[in-house]
Amino acid sequence: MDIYDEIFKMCSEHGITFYSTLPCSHNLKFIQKLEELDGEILENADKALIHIPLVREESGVSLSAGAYLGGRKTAMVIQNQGLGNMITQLLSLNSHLNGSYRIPNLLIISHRGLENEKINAQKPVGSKSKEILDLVGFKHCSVKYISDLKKFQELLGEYDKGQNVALLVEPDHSKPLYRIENEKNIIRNFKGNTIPMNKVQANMTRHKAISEIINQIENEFVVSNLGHPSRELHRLKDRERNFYLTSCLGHSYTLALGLALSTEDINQKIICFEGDGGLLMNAGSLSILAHKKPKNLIVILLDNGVWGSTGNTETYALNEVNLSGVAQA
Ligand SMILES: Cc1ncc(C[n+]2csc(CCOP(=O)(O)OP(=O)(O)O)c2C)c(N)n1
Ligand SMILES: [Mg+2]
Repeated sequence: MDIYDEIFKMCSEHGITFYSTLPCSHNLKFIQKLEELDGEILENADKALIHIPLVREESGVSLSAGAYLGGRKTAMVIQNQGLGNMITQLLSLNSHLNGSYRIPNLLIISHRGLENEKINAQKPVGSKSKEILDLVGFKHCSVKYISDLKKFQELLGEYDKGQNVALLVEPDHSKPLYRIENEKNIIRNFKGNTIPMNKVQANMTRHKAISEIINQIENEFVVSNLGHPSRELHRLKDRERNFYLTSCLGHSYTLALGLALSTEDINQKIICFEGDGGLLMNAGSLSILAHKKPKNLIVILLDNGVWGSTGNTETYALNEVNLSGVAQA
């Protein structure tokens, strides 16, 4: 049994019916299960379960607060990388500080960046996660194995009294990572027919796309999205002029924009590999691109329709949002 199966059982017993999630490679099964149960009324529940796949973690805080106002108990399932981005909303909507709305919330956080973490870029946020939770006034406890979950039961008791609580789930590296197969072709649906590139059938992998492009590159600077895109680029063609993002999801293209606007040689081209998940997470800043229109920047969207690096759960780019339409607009 997966620790998250037990966590879900305990949340259900406490009447939590509203979940918002953003994947980490360690909480994928939980997210998949919530997606399967979306809309179902579970045993002993008076309301149907609602699962909202998020595009950015901070939206989950306000969604949860709204759901609480609508009579729901809420939980967010996220990675600690997203925790930092949520601070203002946690302070204003959830905390018990003067001026806050003091709305109770439960965070179930995949705690990355601990001592045995292989990805160094996880470590800054990893080492500060508990301090962030203290800062925003969330009671928290850490668990790794099912046998540790007694602590969560106590925490849920605090939650019942109106306290904000967070469960930090440490990865069990002895277990292999679960991934969803992602071999299917992606069909882009776009209603309206006014935007070209609709109904494009994709049959190129991200790796192949990076490989084709990098082989045509000469002295361009290349900025790449964290996770597998950066790893693939490094493996395909490591070069002085590559900048590999290893965190800050959604900010490859803004970093590339800053670079493009700042190069002394205006003919120096910058190529940026951004992901569909990343772009959706930070879509608002596309307006800066539209405003600045830097001639020396090319943003290449590696739109595989999934949060690929964390195990291939769908993004809204798969079937709902046509990002070529967004780019056109
Ligand atoms: C703020 C934040 N939330 C979650 C994560 C975990 N995470 C790392 S890579 C990734 C998937 C990125 O998907 P996409 O941008 O589409 O690129 P792909 O891996 O599909 O090429 C996620 C969710 C993170 N690093 N930062
Ligand atoms: Mg993707």
